[in-house]
Amino acid sequence: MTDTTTKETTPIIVGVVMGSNSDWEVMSEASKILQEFNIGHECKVLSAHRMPDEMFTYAEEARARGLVAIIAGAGGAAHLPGMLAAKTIVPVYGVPVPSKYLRGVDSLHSIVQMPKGIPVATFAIGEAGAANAALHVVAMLAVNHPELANQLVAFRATQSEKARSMQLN
Ligand code: RP5
Repeated sequence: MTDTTTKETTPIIVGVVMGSNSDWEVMSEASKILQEFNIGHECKVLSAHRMPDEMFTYAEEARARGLVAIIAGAGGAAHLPGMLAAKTIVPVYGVPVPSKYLRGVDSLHSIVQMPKGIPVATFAIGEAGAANAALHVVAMLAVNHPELANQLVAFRATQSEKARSMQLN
């Protein structure tokens, strides 16, 4: 999973990071969306508690490396998104990963209750949150990239069409 990218020629502009490889099942949903929109990204384990020095280095180098967004997922005492946000002005999108005992409510509360002044845009618990974080990054990039905007409009239209054709048996 480490250093997963879209295409080698596509510049990496989004970081998808997570506290453990056990988060990958959820966080891969973000990567799938970024791949679908051909947005260069990397996927890495970056644990706030188990790799604090690497986490700070990643945040400190993010801007200079050209990252425009960091999607960070973690479960339980989910400090990764908030601590990244504390160390960089690159926008951080937090994804609460479901946890074993509290089912991700702990993760959600850990990520969403940031102190005033250090924002983390926090998404839903689990796969929907991971996918939506990536879609939000796409939407932000689409503001200045008309082709991406058209692709996003088409993505929405496909979803609508699927919903319209749903059958109840
Ligand atoms: C968090 O602890 C990770 O983000 C993960 O959601 C959770 C459990 O990690 P493992 O014990 O599965 O490595 O740091």
